[in-house]
Amino acid sequence: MTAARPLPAAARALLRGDRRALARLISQVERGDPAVGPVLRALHARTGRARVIGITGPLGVGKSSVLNILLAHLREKGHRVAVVAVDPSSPFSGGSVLGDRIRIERDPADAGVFIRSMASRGRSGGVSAATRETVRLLDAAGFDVILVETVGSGQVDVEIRDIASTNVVVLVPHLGDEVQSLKAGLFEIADVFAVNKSDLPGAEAAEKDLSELVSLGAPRDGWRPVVVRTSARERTGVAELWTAIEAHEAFLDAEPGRRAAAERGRVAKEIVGLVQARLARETSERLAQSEDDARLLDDVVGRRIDPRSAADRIYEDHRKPARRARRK
Ligand SMILES: Nc1nc2c(ncn2[C@@H]2O[C@H](COP(=O)(O)OP(=O)(O)OP(=O)(O)O)[C@@H](O)[C@H]2O)c(=O)[nH]1
Ligand SMILES: [Mg+2]
Repeated sequence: MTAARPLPAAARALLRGDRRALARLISQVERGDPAVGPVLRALHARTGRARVIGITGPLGVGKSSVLNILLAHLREKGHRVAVVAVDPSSPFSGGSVLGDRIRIERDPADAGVFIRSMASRGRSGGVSAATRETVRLLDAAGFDVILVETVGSGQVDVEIRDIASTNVVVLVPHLGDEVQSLKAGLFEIADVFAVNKSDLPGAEAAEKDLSELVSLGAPRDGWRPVVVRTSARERTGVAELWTAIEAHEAFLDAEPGRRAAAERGRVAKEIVGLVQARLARETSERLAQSEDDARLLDDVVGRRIDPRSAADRIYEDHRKPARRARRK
């Protein structure tokens, strides 16, 4: 298929371990630069080795802090670790690093760590498309654990399920009413719960409550979430957290086809998203550029046709030239 094609220069640089090439490619992904397409295509066969771990949860529960101690733990164990922080508060991409919001304690010369933050706003197709492609680049670059932090506040936390193979939901002992409404959604996501800030009072009770809730629920795809207690402040619980994550990863590999089935589901969503984004872009362009389509807008405004029928017409029109081109 594509095997005979030589690797693009940027892909070769990434595989050589060139960090600037990697950073540049991620920026291209963020901008939606089509030039990155051939690179992603060429690298796809070299991905799939990394463990992608999502870390999500409500605002301020200590996700970044937990990530920080996990990163240190994984470096000690010899893993090469990449961090992607999806920052919903920043409309700007590329410039900011995770270090702006939390100090990551690391040696800047350590080639075994790569940290990148991404804005979740301002890209069509949402955060997941850019994050997925970034994760693939990091995977191809040889990082064997990729930690992805997102804030669990609706849209983004659902999308993380479509990116990571294991998802950690971070909670704190007293979240009050907020967590009740969050919980249902977070239960859908969590493979592992980390009750963080366990140096604060109430952590033991919170862990017990959560464990009970988990034991009452039906396992999702055969897995029952594991609950661990962490304190990023006191640096405790991190070994248990990693053990729980590894247990879920081992579960995925315990039965042939289980990991592939999960990935298949994620890939299906990804492809639907990519087709959607492309159709949306092309439709917007047509409405802005084609006189016929502009007239259709006037017809809707003039009540001569309804929006659904107009959409049907554009959709059908849209398919025709493509079909003709393929037949040639
Ligand atoms: N007592 C205590 N405080 C903690 C712990 N972990 C984090 N914190 C504090 O909680 C605050 C938020 O920590 P972050 O790690 O930034 O939390 P976050 O969930 O990443 O925050 P957002 O990304 O803004 O949603 C900081 O002031 C941390 O010092 C912990 O284990 N114990
Ligand atoms: Mg954070």
